[in-house]
Amino acid sequence: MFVFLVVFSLLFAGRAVCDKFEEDEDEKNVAMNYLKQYHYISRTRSGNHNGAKAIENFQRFFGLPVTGELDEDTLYQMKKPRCGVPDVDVDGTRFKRFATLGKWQETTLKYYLTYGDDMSHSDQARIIARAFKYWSDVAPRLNFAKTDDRSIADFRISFGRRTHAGVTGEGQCALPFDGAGKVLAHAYFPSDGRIHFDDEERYTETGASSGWWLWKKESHGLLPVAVHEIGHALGLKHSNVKGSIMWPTAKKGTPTLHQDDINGIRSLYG
Ligand SMILES: [Ca+2]
Ligand SMILES: [Ca+2]
Ligand SMILES: [Zn+2]
Ligand SMILES: [Zn+2]
Repeated sequence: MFVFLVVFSLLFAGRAVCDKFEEDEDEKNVAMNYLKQYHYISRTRSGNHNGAKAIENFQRFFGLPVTGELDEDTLYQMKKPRCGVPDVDVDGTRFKRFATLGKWQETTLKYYLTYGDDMSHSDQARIIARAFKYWSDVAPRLNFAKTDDRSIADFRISFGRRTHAGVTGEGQCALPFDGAGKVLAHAYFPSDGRIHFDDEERYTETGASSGWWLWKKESHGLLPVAVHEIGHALGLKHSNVKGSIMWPTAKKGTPTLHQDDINGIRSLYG
């Protein structure tokens, strides 16, 4: 009996170690894919391809202790729902505070909206108009108006799933969405004008969480996510200033622009 117990517990311990190893490997793969997706591991030959260095750059961007290891804080940060636009330049280098990429020459800009499946069209139109107003309030040269003619629109806003298209006639977007969670939306820098929301997310105006565990019901905030994505469409990149609207992970609640966002938009349209 004793021998049996020893053998049994050895077998059991062996299995547990093995499971733990596989789990760690899975987590490592997920983390490495994340680092590639957001350009911490470079897509160009000259950029960074060192995993530990990519982890360090990620930790620096998000203000975490810089260990170069996939510790708990780092993995936790990587699991948060976020914007699909990369954090760092294509060569894997990091930038400080607000950074910009392109701008519109015109400052009176029109947007065309195709709707998602979560709220009434009038609510969605109101929320998107409210999101644009955040930027024109602090950079008054900017003027935004909704148009029903997509052929004259500067911004084309749409909701889609997986290999989504944009508004009618645009064809497939090069960046597929990933189902509920993870990537919530992405947008293109000027003067492309495309802003895409993942419609497998459930959106409410400012987002909410209720219940817990299996009964947890979560919605993301269309308003804060739209303010962020419009920021990209106007030329702002991600900021590593925590509390800025251009911070990569999603926030719930009524957003407020940070001085960093205001400095960024005024550097382009002030
Ligand atoms: Ca998603
Ligand atoms: Ca939806
Ligand atoms: Zn973003
Ligand atoms: Zn897209």
